[in-house]
Amino acid sequence: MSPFLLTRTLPEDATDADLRTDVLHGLTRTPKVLPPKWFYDARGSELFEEITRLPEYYPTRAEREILIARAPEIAAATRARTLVELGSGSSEKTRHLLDALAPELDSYVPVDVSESALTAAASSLLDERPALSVHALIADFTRGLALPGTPGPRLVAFLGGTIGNLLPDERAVFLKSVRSLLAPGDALLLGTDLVKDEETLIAAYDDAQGVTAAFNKNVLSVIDRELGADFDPGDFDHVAVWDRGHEWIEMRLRARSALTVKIRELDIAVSFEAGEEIRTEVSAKFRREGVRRELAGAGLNLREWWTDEGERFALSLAAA
Ligand code: AVJ
Repeated sequence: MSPFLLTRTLPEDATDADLRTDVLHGLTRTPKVLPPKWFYDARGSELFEEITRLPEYYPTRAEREILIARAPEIAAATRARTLVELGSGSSEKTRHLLDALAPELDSYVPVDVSESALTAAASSLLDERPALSVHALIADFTRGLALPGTPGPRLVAFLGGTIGNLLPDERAVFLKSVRSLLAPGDALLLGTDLVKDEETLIAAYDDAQGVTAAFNKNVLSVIDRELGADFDPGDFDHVAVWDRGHEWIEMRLRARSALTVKIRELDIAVSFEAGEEIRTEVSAKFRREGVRRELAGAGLNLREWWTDEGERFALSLAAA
């Protein structure tokens, strides 16, 4: 049996306390907002996996195309002995990297807030690669990270375009904290979705089958269950908007009529005017120059920029 360690850096009840604070603050301000991380309970994670298979949702396929094409170059450039993956989820695309990095690779450190995703991903990996040490971390990587003392060089991967869910100031803080994890010779592999025509972007966030709408509304079911609220997801419409000034997609939930929701565990009632919206996600789209500048702002140098054939998505390799 190969080594498997699971370390929790989040207290068991952290999720609970964070959800309460986020909902209290987000729904009592104007305009109303909720952070996207609350989409991902078991049902939401399933819906997200379904999104990645939709014809309109190109980012997952585009990033996989780049990973398959470039994994050998990534391995040659980094010679990583430890692969750290932030927001590893199902670790599905990571297999291409793990294959290319073997046999030099010693340790895989998946980091995620979801314990169930980590244990499921780790157990299937361990079966396939008995020589690999897997040290899974249950952690919120936006809050600073302490990594296990596995051998360098390290490659830190942050895939899927999830960095786009952070606002520009949050990205600056996050990239500096990643930079602080890197020693000379270590590298960051960053996935970013790219600016493109509005029609393609909107379709990716408002698909014909309504899977993204269900994913968006799922956050209301999470609040109902966890905080004893009485949201009826049917009272809200899914909205996807392209903000061309900020170059990001916003997902929103729009109240179909004036209504009031009780949130028992917070002891509050939240009123909506007809048409009032909650912003539930920002998903920023990038250009090469912007990525280079943001990396440089955190002390990271862009070394390689790879896109898929359709130039829809990019993988950046950066060094400290
Ligand atoms: C997993 C955060 C990259 O922003 O595209 C998919 C989540 N939201 N459809 C994204 C998402 C709506 C996704 N990320």
